[in-house]
Amino acid sequence: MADQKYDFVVVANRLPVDRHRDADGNVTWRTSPGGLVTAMEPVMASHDGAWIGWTGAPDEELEPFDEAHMHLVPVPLSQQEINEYYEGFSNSTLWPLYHDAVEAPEFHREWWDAYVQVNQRFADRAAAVADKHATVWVQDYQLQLVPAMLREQRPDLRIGFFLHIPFPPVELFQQLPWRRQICEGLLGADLVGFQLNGGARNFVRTCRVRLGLKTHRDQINVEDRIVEARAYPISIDAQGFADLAGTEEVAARAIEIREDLGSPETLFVGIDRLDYTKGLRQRFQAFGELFSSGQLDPDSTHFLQVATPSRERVEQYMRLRDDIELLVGRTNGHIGRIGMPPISYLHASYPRTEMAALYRAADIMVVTPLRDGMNLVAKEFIACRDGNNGALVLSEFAGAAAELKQAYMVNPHDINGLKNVILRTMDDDAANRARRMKAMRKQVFEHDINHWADRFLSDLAPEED
Ligand code: GDG
Repeated sequence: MADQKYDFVVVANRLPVDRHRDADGNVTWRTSPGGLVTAMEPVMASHDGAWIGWTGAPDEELEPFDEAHMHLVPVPLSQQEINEYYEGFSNSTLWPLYHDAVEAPEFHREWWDAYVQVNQRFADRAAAVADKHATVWVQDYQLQLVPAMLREQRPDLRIGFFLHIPFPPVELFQQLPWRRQICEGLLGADLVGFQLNGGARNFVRTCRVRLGLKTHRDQINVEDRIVEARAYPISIDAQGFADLAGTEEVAARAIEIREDLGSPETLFVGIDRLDYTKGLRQRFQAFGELFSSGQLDPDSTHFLQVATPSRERVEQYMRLRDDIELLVGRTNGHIGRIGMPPISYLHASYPRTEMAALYRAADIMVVTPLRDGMNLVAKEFIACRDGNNGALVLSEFAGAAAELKQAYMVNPHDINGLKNVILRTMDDDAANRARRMKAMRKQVFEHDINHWADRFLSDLAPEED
């Protein structure tokens, strides 16, 4: 199987499966939940494609294997590479830098060396499994050097790249000591996709200003090639979510959740990875003040936050968790009564059915990132609201704000503004909310994940002679 070649190859940091071990110690793999996997499944099946990625465990050499109709090609990472390439350069340098430096990015030369080394390994693996003239689609910020490394070995390939997070303005990006190498890495692709037009423009401008390349609109001249940089706003399997939310099991669970919370008149819900880009400090600050001042009545209102554990070995994430837990504890300690804390905070991750039940149970979904490439939670909530009821409070700094214009928009840095919008959303009349929700549902259902993948792949496909 190691010699098998594929005409469609996805390259991502992680494989789309998670390992499960039963009581007898037998290992099975299950597809990991997530938009990318759902989007790619039909594409992979129709192209008989391969997916190259890391299994998530250190120091593990596995042969390629088949799972969920996909050919999976594992790439090993040592513990040191996980520390330096993944937690270091990817998550402590690039992640904060690309999110407006809301936390200070760290620059370490040994992290960069590990990033180069691991990107080369992914590129080598892709070069080995891609058939002649195959299409290779590289995903996200962990693998920005792969397109050029791959083209070097395999100029016959069609290479696409999609960045799931924002691409920052040149004024910020130029802090990166390896800015030229990153741009040159991306320019190995034929098509570089971004969530928003702004990201695509930032990249084109960086190539012009910092690399001195000739550009015209969304095109960049690289020697004898033209690289295109365009926006492809990612989305969700809207119908899949709607179907799940419409099941009796989920409907019953949504009712149960509300009852367990004391049947509040208004239930606010937030669901995020516990990440400093998600604006959780600001959100808890706003709710804390609203409950403390009595503007939100704890007898009739409740705020439920699910914070999914994430990157727990990275220092800023440990600090964030402490800060959030302090804020929650302070508000609940101050305002709560026995059996009635105004805020429920769950540091846990749940199956998709529970997520759908939470989206259904919410009256108002609160999504307040300081910067976010897209934010799928906002779209998933909308897909689950078939009664056109429910409202979305959405940060202007989420990519989703460009499409979900009828959300109640907030600037999460402005705590008073955030508090006002929370109150205004709660008081808005049902007809207004329904009109807004209807328009947003139309947008999400017409621009689902298949639309995203089809658009990208048809733009990437070589032109017919
Ligand atoms: C990056 C970009 C961009 C969360 N908790 C659980 C769970 N989730 C699922 C959600 C949603 C996904 O994880 C989170 O996606 P987001 O888009 O909200 O945020 P990031 O993780 O930061 O994603 C982002 C995205 O890539 C795609 O391009 O939109 O801007 O930062 O699907 O439902 N799923 C389950 N249990 C949980 O506890 N099953």
